[in-house]
Amino acid sequence: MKRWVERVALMALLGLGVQGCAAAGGNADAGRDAGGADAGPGDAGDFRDAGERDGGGDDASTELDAGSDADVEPDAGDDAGADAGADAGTDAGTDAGTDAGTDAGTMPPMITLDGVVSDAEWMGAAHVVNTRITRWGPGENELDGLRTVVRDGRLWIAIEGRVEPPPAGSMDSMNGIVAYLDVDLPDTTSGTTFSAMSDVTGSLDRALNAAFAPPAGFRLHFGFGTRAMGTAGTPVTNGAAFDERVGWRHIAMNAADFPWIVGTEAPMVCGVGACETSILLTTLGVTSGDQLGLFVRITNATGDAFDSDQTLPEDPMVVGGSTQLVTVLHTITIP
Ligand SMILES: [Ca+2]
Ligand SMILES: [Ca+2]
Ligand SMILES: [Ca+2]
Repeated sequence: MKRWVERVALMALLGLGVQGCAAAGGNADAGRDAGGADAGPGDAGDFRDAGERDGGGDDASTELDAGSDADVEPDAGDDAGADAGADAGTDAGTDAGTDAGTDAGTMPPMITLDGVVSDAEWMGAAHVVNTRITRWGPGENELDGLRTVVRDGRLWIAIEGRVEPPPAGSMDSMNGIVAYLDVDLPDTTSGTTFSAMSDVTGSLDRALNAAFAPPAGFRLHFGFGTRAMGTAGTPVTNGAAFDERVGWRHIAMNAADFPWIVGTEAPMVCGVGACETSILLTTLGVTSGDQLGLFVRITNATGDAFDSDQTLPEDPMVVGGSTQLVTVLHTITIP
């Protein structure tokens, strides 16, 4: 098992929950892990991996159970009340996801969110790569490519790369792929800063809560990523529910307890060597002409390791293997 060999001193994270946010929409569908109430200044320096996983897992399991129940009760027509309601909710979610995928076909080729990326599938997308060979070795922790395209009312993103498999007995990798989005460059009046984040509860949340040092004009609105990769034929995904290891977090809405964005609104699918995701432009709160800034990193479970040496876009300021300083953003302009 490989572990991060370098750790920076724990930062005294301030519990300054930033409420202001330019991004509208998505609020109603945003979820929140039950353990979030614990997040705060007093807990900021206390790293409890196992506890975080258990706390958020309960929440995710509840959502998954609801979907599963509906799926195994096709005779909803015979049942009034609760069963019918559950089915309705599931159908709505499934339809939304299917429609989004189908609509993409109006501008071929169609992107299929399955955790497998090809040039043909992502033809026409912006594409940047990281040429720095990961110091971890093949198949471990690496970032290779980033692809983005806006169409059909959604921002589509592919991250080619991976984190190492979870240690025995865990569903979470030691590390996580973390990505951060500013939805209104160059404005700095909305969004939050990395030092203002204080959510330490939840698998991906804890990793996202990392003290990266972005360019001066960057403010955080959304974070997304994963704490686990899939295996062949079995991707890791937030699907129509919540999985605390993977997906989108509306950080600017509550930097102390990141609201989770439901998988039907922002599905994310991680395969063996790539993650694919899309999110509604209305959830991002962006319209034509808006410019977005994005960067991707790898950190550890507690978001305090910056020595992966892997960056997207590739950053020339990886000094001594540290990726904490961010000098290059991938920019996206909404057509
Ligand atoms: Ca795909
Ligand atoms: Ca901004
Ligand atoms: Ca959380």
